[in-house]
Amino acid sequence: MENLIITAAITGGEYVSRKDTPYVPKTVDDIVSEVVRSVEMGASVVHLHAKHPETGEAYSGDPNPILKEYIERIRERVDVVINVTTGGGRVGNPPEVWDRLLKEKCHLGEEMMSLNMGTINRWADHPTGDVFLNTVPMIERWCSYMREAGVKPEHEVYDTGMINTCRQLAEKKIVPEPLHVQLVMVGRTGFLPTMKTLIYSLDQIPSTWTWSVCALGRNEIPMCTAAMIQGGHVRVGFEDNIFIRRGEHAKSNADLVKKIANIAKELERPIADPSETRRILGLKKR
Ligand code: KMH
Ligand code: ZN
Repeated sequence: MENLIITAAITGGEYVSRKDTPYVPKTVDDIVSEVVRSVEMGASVVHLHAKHPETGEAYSGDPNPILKEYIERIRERVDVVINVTTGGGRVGNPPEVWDRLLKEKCHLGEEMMSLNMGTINRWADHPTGDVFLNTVPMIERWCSYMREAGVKPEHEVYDTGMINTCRQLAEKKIVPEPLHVQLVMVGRTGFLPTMKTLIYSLDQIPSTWTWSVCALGRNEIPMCTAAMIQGGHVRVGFEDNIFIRRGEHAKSNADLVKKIANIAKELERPIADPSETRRILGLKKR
């Protein structure tokens, strides 16, 4: 079993803001210091969305200048693998604009980008409506932009059909193997966050690929623990969960990283540092 890669989804993403918890970062300074604290606790990857520095909501304009600033400021402080979302920049824009912004986004200095592997009904309210649109042609095109830029996709799968879509990308040689898959166990409109779902899904992921799990709310820590036991990697953080235990807000993403790192220690699964993470995932250091 490889050492454990812990990703911290730092910013609250598209759904979590100060309306939900006073501890979610808002300004660039907040985000950089949350990254540094999370790395100190064992995170070797950080997943980032652009947030409005004054409101703390998901940024509705072009996210790229904000993400670029995060990346430059993080690189000045700490060594960590940076993974940016392909989401964002959609509110009020047509798909041609998403495409242009995404192509530009591949060149901000990150090593990875998350990419939803299909269209899915939203599991929570969102300003772009009920559907998260990611067609196969979009996915194929966006993977080719990443490949040209030397960025590795993190394939976000919300059901087993999306694992098949990953296999097709590999078969068509659009993405070089081994792929890295994230099982996003959102419940509601996607995978149920259960052990049976996880085991069934793992049967469909080629054994040479790497994989990770994230789950929402109180399912985060149990499903990440299940992933760890099965040899996978984990993602925690405010984008997925704001509670450290029932009814008590986590005060930092670092608290959630520390909690999962402690479980890993108890299970005697060593934690990967950023350079080992790059080796495991086949990334080029930026
Ligand atoms: N918010 C997560 C449930 C992405 O940003 O590309 C899924 C996610 C996808 O992180
Ligand atoms: Zn995200």
